[in-house]
Amino acid sequence: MTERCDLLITNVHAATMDPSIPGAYGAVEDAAVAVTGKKIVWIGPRRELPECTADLVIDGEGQWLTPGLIDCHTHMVYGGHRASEFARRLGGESYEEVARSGGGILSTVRATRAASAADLYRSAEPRLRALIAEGVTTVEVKSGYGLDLETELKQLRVARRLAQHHPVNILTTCLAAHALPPEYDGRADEYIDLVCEEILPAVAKEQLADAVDMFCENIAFSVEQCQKVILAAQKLDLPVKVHAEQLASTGATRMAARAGALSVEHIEYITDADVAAMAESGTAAVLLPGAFYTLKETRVPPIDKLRAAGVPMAISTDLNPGSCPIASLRLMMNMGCNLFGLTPAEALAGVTRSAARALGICCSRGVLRPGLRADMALWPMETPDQLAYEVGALKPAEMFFGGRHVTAG
Ligand code: DI6
Ligand code: FE
Repeated sequence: MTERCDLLITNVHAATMDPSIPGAYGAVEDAAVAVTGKKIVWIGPRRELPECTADLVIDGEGQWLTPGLIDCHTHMVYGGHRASEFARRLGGESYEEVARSGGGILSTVRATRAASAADLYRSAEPRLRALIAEGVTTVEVKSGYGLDLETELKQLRVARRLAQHHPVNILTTCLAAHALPPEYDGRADEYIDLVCEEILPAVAKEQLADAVDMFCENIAFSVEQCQKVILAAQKLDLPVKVHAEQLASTGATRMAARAGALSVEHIEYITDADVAAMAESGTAAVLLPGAFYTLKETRVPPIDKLRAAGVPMAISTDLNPGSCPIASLRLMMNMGCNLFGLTPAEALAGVTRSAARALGICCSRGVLRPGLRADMALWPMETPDQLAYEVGALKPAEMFFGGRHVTAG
């Protein structure tokens, strides 16, 4: 490291989440971190810090520094809300019944098509701010409430614009294959052709998506249809993610793993063969306990098997107006432990290192290590176990975004 740096943080404990450092959190107690430009240039025990000067020195007062949190699966840009469906589901109707009667995703499609880009921006901003206020520095945002070219582009542009005005990295994912739009009723294959031949190429041309996702489920698209979307994405050099096996076992996970997908998401109904396929292809699991909770699901993803197979397990909000209108990644960490049986350290890995894996950005984010982006949060806590345990009051004392000291929230 050079003897001059831009930012030096001393007197902190670092939960680096670096798997090469022993212990659940890759912890370095009484640490120092040096940052130059947007990157970490040195991290280690304070007593080993080389002689150096810094433009800004921050005394961490014995608090814990973690990587900035990563919410790797959201649908947070949408029009309207679905409070009335919440009431219907409380009255006994299922998510699938509501969807099949024209509600569900399609009701949000109507509201999103009708909304202006400015409306979408205004309604998404408080959701994004809520995430940032609890330590999030990277968010993935999916389209999928447009289901036509114009509205898919509108959603993705709004997501990109949100990133320009907030201290957060936003990765965008085109989820045009989310549901069948009403104008294609009975013509799902034709809609898939539209997605592959028009929507994805146009999105790629404007560089509006970092990845492509699809909803492979009995109430959405078949494995064969999703296979076509994957091929179209690969032709455009875009990585793939798949909403798979949330409601039933379909074979979507194996298909995704075979195609080298970055991640499969939900996966409550995966089988042993699916877990083996994920381990072989390096496909990450994205666990969405907030959707499980909201839909009162009872089938838990096979955490023990994923753990035993060494599959990276990310946790995310799934923030969306139907199955998880909850803008709290910290609550998801808590649910990941209480509902799915993760350990607190796995929960933190799920919103840092493993979430970076699920987004294909683990070479730049998700761990505190020299060479990676200095996206970090400093927490007033005695042990990182508190992050999964406490909900509501524990907020970052300081946040750093690309080396810049920013205010949380
Ligand atoms: N799975 C989900 O959890 C969201 N989309 C999807 O494919 C839910 C979307 C919604 O209900 O609006
Ligand atoms: Fe989702």
